[in-house]
Amino acid sequence: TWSTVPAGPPDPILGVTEAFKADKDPRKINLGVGAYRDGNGKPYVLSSVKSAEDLIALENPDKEYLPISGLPEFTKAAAKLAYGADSQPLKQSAIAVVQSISGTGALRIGGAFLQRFFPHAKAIYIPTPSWGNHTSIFRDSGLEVKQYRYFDKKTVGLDFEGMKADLQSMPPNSIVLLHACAHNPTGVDPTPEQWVELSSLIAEKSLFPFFDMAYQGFASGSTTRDAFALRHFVKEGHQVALAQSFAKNMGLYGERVGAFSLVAADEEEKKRLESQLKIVIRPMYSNPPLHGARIASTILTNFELYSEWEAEVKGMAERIISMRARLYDNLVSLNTPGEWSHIKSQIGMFSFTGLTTPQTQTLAEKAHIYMTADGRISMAGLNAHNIDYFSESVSKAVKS
Ligand code: PLP
Ligand code: TYF
Repeated sequence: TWSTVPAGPPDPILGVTEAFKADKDPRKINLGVGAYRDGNGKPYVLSSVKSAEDLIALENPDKEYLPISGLPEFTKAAAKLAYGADSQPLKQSAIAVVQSISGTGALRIGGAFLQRFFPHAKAIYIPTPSWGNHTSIFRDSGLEVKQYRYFDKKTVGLDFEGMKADLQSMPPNSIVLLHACAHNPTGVDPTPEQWVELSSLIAEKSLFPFFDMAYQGFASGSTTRDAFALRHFVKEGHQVALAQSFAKNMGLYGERVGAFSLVAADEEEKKRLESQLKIVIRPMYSNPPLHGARIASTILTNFELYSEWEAEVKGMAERIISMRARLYDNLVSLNTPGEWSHIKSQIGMFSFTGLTTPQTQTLAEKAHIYMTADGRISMAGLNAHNIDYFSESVSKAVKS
């Protein structure tokens, strides 16, 4: 029956972990997948998460199905975190929100909804480069996926002129996917001033902004600052779509906690949108998982846990920033050819090092250091124990 089904390629990101696991060298380092590691290279369960789980256990809650749209306390709190308590559409009860299977699921609900109801254009534009899964998610949602210029290899920064030119030439009603903060894989974000310009241009050209916010709090250490772009667009009247993930900022990777939302014109429109989002979700998985949403809503609605969580997010962001500084200093003091200041200026979980695919292969073979073939490293995989070995190995690979 299946003789014509060809073997597919491994996932370009998760495949890196496979190669890492197979390597038995004690010096090995995995900088592939974007998952936070503590100063000892270990997965980190936030203490705010542990406290929330303790509180939940005390209540001894049942395990009944959630509604199709998820845990109401959670979706309410998630929207408040993203849009801000003083958001006009939030206050007017004009934001449709549903719980999702983390950020991936939120993007997929959005893709399916837009494919069904966004009447004009069926194309979604994603930045070049973007998170690899974006192409697959939107293609499998039945949308045509196109690209806009984003990263400038020469400056290792934002190609702002190229991006604006591409937005200018998109057909009206095209969907534009924007990374809300901490762009994956490049770590390069527009400045607040550039976001303001982008918001005006996107309005002028009648484009539809779809924000992917997988790293709120991780970029700057402040959930408010990281929501600047989203909140500015909403303030300017854009009726955005938003995919939120709590995988990184709460360390809830495997719990699959996220939300998808749409800003509606008013409460009546919101109700119509929510009814259709439920119709999108029901045949996919009926209703979302419970435990992670309970954890997130407990943290977001409890004053003490919220403060503790904010401090922990900041702590994760700061550890990453300190590793950036140390990596930069090491590469410079080892006289590594090239300009490395982008390591310090890039934002969020990743650094787009500029290492070439052959150099990444050399690093895997000779130094047992694993990263994606595009030269992206997860900064969280670096720590005081391995950063010198990593810097020396990179320096050698660049010189050879
Ligand atoms: N969007 C971006 C840009 C990401 O980097 C990620 C995770 O790496 C996600 C979405 C979604 O991840 P998850 O489904 O684990 O929330
Ligand atoms: O490192 C990245 O860019 C992501 C991480 O189910 C990831 O691909 C891994 C597994 C998953 C979602 C995201």
